[in-house]
Amino acid sequence: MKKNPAYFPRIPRIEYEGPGSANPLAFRHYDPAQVVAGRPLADHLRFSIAYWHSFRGVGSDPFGPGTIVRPWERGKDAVAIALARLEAGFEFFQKIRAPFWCFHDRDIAPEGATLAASNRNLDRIVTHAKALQKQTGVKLLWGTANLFSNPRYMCGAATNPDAHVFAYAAAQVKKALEVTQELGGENYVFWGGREGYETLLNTDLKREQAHLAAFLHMALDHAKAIGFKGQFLIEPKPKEPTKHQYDFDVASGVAFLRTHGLERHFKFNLETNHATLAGHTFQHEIETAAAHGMLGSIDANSGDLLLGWDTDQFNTDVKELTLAMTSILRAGGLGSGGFNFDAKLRRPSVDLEDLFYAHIGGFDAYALAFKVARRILADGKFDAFVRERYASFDTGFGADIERRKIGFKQLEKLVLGSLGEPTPRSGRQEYLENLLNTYLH
Ligand code: XUL
Ligand code: CO
Repeated sequence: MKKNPAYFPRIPRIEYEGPGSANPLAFRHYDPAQVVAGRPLADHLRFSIAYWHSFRGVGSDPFGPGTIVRPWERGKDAVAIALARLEAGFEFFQKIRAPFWCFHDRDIAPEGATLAASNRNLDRIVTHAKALQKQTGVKLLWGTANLFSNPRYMCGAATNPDAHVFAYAAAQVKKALEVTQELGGENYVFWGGREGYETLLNTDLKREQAHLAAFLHMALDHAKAIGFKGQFLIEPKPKEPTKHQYDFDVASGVAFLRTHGLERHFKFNLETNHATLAGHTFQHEIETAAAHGMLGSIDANSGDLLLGWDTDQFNTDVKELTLAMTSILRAGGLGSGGFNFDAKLRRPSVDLEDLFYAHIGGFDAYALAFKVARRILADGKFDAFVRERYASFDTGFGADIERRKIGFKQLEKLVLGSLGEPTPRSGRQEYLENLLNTYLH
């Protein structure tokens, strides 16, 4: 292989040029070096590239094959191609100024005829990835295992009715955890792509959920055994590819984790398009995770509300992201998490430039939302409004309700006595929506 070939020769490192710039290959809002509250913006936002979309996605859909042909995808030796692809990946991470990347085991290295062969392939790629990480300073936000593409997982991995498949998945995750640790991964993600069902006619739902819990306990045991300190994250999604995925949304994920004694060890990796597929807003999922102290990381993308599947688009909706950011910042940020662009190019976006435009748009929208959200929180108008709205619970019988120092009998006495009928108070939704727009325009 050539040493450091330029896989994107026509594209320079993307620089910040400010909101007035007309250069489509420049940032208008994301200045990685800009110091905000004592830290560079890059450290606040912790942007990450999703290897599976940006370096394995070819634009295929159920109606047609791939459209995207990359120049480095040439040759017969799958491992040699994987190594060249990895170099292209790291050139991209650097040029787009992403401090992190994320991968599934099978994205980075080809699956072999046996698990041992797959592990050997993975080891060769990981050795090179480690060297590239060292050379470039790009770090691993999280690793994960692909437990959904291979036909062996057609009826699930940890929830497969065949214990043999469970065992295979366990062996695969064992290796994926070890590899994530080897690369200094700060988190490890479990997305249960096929951990659900197609029909209840052939499914023991309770048993499958117990198996999933056993699997996650085993993963925790192994992480402990090898000294992996990264945060474990569950990524909820309601459906697709299954008709029903067990970790449907944050609320069902919390119930599952609590039921099986896993809640202290997991947080959530929230994906915008998964939230909307579950019938929630992105902000709803963030607030729910934050309410349980389980906000972990973000898979940054968006869906198309006119379509019923996971379109994984780059998100340029600053209003949606501002609302999300206010909730994330109020919750104290993402800790070891970050914003991973789990988003893919549209099928006709076949040029290398498109990969840059897509990420520039996503980074800029998030950076702008971050700045607007900080202004909103600094002004404190929404927080003051909400505080005031609940003020009746701060003192008197309201405070007694929150402290559970009062019961129905005493409350009845109060209402029958001096309290009488409550006075209606406006929720002021339209006023607040207008107030939000003053920050956006
Ligand atoms: C699928 C999805 C996955 C996970 C990692 O919808 O989001 O790529 O992020 O397995
Ligand atoms: Co995702």
